[in-house]
Amino acid sequence: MLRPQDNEIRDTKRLDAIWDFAIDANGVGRDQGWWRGPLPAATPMPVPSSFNDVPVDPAVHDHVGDAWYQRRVFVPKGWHGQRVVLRFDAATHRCAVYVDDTLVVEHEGGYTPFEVDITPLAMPGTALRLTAVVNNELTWQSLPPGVVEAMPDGTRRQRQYHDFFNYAGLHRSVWLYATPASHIVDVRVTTDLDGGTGIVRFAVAATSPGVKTVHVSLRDADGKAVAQAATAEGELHVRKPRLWSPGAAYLYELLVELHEDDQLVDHYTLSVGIRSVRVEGTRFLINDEPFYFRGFGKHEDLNVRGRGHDDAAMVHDFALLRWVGANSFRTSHYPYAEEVLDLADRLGFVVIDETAAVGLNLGMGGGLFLGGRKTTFSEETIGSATQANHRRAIEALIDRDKNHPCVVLWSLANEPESHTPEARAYFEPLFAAARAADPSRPVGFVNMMFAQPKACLVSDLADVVMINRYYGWYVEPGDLDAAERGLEAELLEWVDAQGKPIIVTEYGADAMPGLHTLDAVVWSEEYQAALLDTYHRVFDRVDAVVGEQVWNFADFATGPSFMRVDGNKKGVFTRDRRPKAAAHHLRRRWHEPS
Ligand code: GCB
Repeated sequence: MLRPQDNEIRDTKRLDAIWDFAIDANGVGRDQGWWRGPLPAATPMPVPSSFNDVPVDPAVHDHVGDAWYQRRVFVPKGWHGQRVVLRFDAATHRCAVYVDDTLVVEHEGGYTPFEVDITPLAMPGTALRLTAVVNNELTWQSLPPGVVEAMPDGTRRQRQYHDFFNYAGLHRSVWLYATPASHIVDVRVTTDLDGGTGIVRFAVAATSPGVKTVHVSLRDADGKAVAQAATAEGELHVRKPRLWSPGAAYLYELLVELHEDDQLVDHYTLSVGIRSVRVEGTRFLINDEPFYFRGFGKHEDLNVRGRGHDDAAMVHDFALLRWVGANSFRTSHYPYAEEVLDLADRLGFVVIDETAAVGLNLGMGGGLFLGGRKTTFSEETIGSATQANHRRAIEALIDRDKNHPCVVLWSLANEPESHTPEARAYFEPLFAAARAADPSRPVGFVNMMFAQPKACLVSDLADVVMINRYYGWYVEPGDLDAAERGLEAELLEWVDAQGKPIIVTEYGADAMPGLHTLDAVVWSEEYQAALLDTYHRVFDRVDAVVGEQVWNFADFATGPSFMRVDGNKKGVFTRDRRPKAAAHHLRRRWHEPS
């Protein structure tokens, strides 16, 4: 799905503002038709933002169910004869949208965009009432999964299987935009290298009732055309291209024009980074050179805004990533805002792009969070409906992010159960779906410690082994010698079992900022730094390790737990982005990579 764009033909109107907002505590809004008029007892709510932390109200913070957003939107006078589209960049976790009295679209999945053509309802020069009802319930079918429990007092409580707060709302921008009726629907670009030549494969989808032709032209950063074609699908060859490389991004622009009966009717411009990605033995190659991932698993998580996108915070996070010497991050545990990927493209950061499939592992969470174990993969729990949803989520992620040079690897899930035949049956078709949707990038998933190298029945489907490990924290806390031995032994087993590159996508320890101890006691800043050092010694001894991504970039909000002190404190930065001792430690290692 193309992002909205302004140019001499297309026009956008961002609907970010203070909207009217009402939680639907008794779940009556849909029956009562709240979209038909002003919301009852509406309060102000910024878009984009999570709604949870904005008012000072536990009923909103912990709300489970529907939350209603509404605003008036003026359709610009100049949009006569245009196709008018309404787009939500993200509504978490599902949403139904009304234009005046008409239901125009429903969408499942909290982190990918959806849009709808509302031309017949959007008369230029008039106002419309836009209402969106967002629902935050996690179920066995949703990603991530969860269970809503009824409490004795009649209230409902959300149970979940993942370690981050269930923020919800309109997390990203909402747009109204106009295109001509005949328009460019999609552009897909993949790139490769052939000796000294850059290959840019493109496919343009367009609708037009007349005789249509598509022209594409690739411009360098100075605007000079370096290759062109007059077909909707084909290959451009660039001799001696400037490559998009980690830390040295270079972007071309693909100018796509749609002509109908020899008239230019639509135009779209896409940034293109020419680069190749390949796995060879135990190496991860970008532009045919071994790449070593240094970085973090992150979260979209800030005070007040929750998971709401914020440009200033995003640009600052990239500055911190650069300061600390990171070259990559994983979008743990859901697709991030498209602005984040745009900036990663521009700044040369490498991204592991993950779906929202986190917590598909009831062996762990069921026992801990729900007072009893449940079978992970079954028709009563995570079954065929979840799998169908998961497949759609993979396809939606790839559809959205396919053109970003920064994305080098798809992560289909974080820490699912992966040691049972049911897990294999669940994942096999999902790997096939990901490969069918994008044959150009490696695919993997993030393994959890319960599925050790010889027990894991899913890793052989992946191109890369990604593992999260907590030796010295959840396993043998406080004993870094045992951690060092355990980690090294396991990594060598992975090399034997799979012979693939290994990225350690999570390792780390909670540290309470300001807690200092002489002898590196757990929860101190010293222990967090010492644990990272221990892991790094091991990584440097195991050749197949091609990446280290610390958990986490910054402290983040979670649900209540006896293991969490006002959230997860494994950040090397605090939630307000101050460095802990570990950040300085990492900076020394990553600025002088061996
Ligand atoms: C994990 C999860 C991550 C948690 C982390 C922790 O393995 O992937 O979501 O936050 O451990 O800190 O426990």
